[in-house]
Amino acid sequence: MPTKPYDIVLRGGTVASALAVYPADVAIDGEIIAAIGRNLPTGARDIDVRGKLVLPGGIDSHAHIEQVSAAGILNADTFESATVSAAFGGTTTVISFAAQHIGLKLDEVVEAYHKLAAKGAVIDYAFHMIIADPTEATLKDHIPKLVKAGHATIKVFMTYDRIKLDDMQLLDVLHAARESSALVCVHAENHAMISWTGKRLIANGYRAPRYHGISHPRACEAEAFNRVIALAAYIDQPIMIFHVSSAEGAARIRQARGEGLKVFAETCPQYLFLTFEDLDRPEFEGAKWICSPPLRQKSDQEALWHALALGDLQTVSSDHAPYRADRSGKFVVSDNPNFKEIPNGMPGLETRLPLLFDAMVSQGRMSLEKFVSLSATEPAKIYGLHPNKGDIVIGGDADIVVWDPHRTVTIRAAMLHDRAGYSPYEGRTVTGWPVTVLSRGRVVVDEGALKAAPGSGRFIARAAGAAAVPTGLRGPEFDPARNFGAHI
Ligand code: DUC
Ligand code: ZN
Ligand code: ZN
Repeated sequence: MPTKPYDIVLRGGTVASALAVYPADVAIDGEIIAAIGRNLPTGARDIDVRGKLVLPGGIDSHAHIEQVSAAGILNADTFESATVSAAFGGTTTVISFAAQHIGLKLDEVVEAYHKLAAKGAVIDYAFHMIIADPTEATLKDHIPKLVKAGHATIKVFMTYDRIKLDDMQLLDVLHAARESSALVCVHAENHAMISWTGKRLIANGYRAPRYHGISHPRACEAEAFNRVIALAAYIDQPIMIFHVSSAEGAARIRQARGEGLKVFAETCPQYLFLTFEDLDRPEFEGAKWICSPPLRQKSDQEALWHALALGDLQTVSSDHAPYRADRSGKFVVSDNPNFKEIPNGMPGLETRLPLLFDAMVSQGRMSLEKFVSLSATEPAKIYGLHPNKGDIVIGGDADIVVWDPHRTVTIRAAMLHDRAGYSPYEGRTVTGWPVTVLSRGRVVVDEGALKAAPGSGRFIARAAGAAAVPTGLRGPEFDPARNFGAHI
């Protein structure tokens, strides 16, 4: 009795997960991985992937898409252009932001980003909710409701004039997240040190992009990490520290984790592959390399690689924040801006995986399993997407990248699909490139051609995973046996 053939069989490749690398065919039925094995029967469509790696689609858990920035400007990508760019780079799920600004109702903000994404996205997506206005309604009404609706992560800023939270507000958000079982992600830099240094630099005539890095002193990262770790430990709320850039920052995270605190952390390719010298270019060219936290030293890169190897940092996301080098973006204030007037951020959705694969696997810094872990499996686990995403497992979503480990490509902005108009990695040559990308069984990209329509990506509702579960060890001040029975 003949059975219906699998819809697609990826035949003869090498499957890699975070745990193992092994030869196997992968069969897909509809949106789901149906079988993994040797010599699977012929599919309705058989794709020859001999000599290629079959990897879980990348998960980019930190990308700013069609978002209004702290300074009120829109970044260069739409959900369509950003997710097309992500897909060409081997990423099949993005977590971008629903960004509340002061005075906005969080539920309306989330609804607005839903509409934008539903219209444009070609791959699956979710949102971190940025809380800039932790009012009673935000904390007591919207956060519980929205977490239940599948937005299990919150982001807060400790710097940027218009969106930063003070320590009282941070405690409020940490507490609200604990009550609703959400994970809190943090942009942690000391705001006063940045503002004070920036003001003095500009007053003394140091206006060029290169001074951006100086205006974010190294100590402002470790100080803010220290503070938010202490606040989160007091509340007993797990946190994720975004874009770790410095050796001191990584050390502070290692210490916290060593103390048993639930502190997770990411870094980004820009902190692994670029340095502060990239800001030091003639005229305003350095503006393209302005991001926060800023690019640091070679020695910080080594410290971050070490922290990745040790597991202190668990993910590498792009922090894609594209601004064109024109009056719509980097030069929105004037043609002759001081470094404080230049929007922060750089593009990176499409180059994240090729850069990482080249450094980790092609150049032999770390294993293929670790590459899969950092780029897909760990973000899936931390953000409540696993096992449907971030792995190659029977029953999981067929989000798969067929990767040519031998293809050598020189990165040029002209071949990328975002709208930034430049790449911080222009001219860099990498070995290893995605050739076919599938999202829930649909071929989205094949040999340089886009195959999916805008709006074909889907919102993925997430409940917080194990990462967001408190340790149960709150500050003793919360313990009725030790606080004279008080309820805080
Ligand atoms: N810094 C941020 O905080 N967000 C977007 C990009 C950047 O450089
Ligand atoms: Zn940030
Ligand atoms: Zn960011």
